[in-house]
Amino acid sequence: MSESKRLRIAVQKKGRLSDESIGLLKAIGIKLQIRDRLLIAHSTNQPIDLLLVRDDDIPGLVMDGVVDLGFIGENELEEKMLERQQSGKAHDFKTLRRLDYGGCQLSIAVPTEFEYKGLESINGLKVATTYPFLLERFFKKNNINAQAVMLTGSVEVAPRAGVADAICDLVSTGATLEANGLREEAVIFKSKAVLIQRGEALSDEKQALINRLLPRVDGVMQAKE
Ligand code: PRT
Ligand code: ZN
Repeated sequence: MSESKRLRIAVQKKGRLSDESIGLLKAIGIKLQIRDRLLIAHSTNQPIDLLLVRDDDIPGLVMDGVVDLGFIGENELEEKMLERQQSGKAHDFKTLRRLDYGGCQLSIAVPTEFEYKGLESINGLKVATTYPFLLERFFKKNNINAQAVMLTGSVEVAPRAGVADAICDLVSTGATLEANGLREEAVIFKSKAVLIQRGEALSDEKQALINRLLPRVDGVMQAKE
């Protein structure tokens, strides 16, 4: 595949990071016409194309150099980085900016009736999660002997369904935990949205364009403070 002369940016198509990421690009002066159901959107005033994809795909697209930049939650980024590192795939990237949205934390939560007396209480438990690599790294660092059970959805119902003893999931307001009779006990990772760039060097033109855009990103973030 030959390298595009246009800067390629991966953005979540539909989800919690979409509106703010696309809004930020528009706020820094990039004109975009985004049509439903299309994978790609071309800017009409800059040599920039957006790739609209699931957030899970964004770290790999950046690390494989398919796109130049990506907007992604640090939780997803770090999980995919660990996964790729362990399977010997390219996992380089540069974080250009930590952004002011997408804030959440990856936490271990237990059923409210569970007697939790500190991290040692997690020993021997089955913990359902969508982030097995981050969770296993936490277990290892803290000498916890527990089992991560991978679930791509409905993690919060796993204990009630008898599939796991506890969960490790993203928390923002805590309402989901409460509604499912769970209590947050240990924060294992704090996350925000970030703007990342592929590890391999870009053409001078592309890098110069990025260097012109970044101060505008800073300006938009400062204006929101
Ligand atoms: O379809 P696609 O794969 O692109 O989207 P997705 O469903 O995987 O992701 P999405 O849009 O839900 O989340 C994208 C990113 O937003 C995450 O990777 C995080 O970086 C960030 N983010 C911020 C969150 C939350 N806050 C959040 N609260 N992602 C998910 N949640 C979920 C959480 O999993 C739980 O189910 O919201 C629920 C908890 O919320 P509270 O407010 O009840 O605590
Ligand atoms: Zn996803």
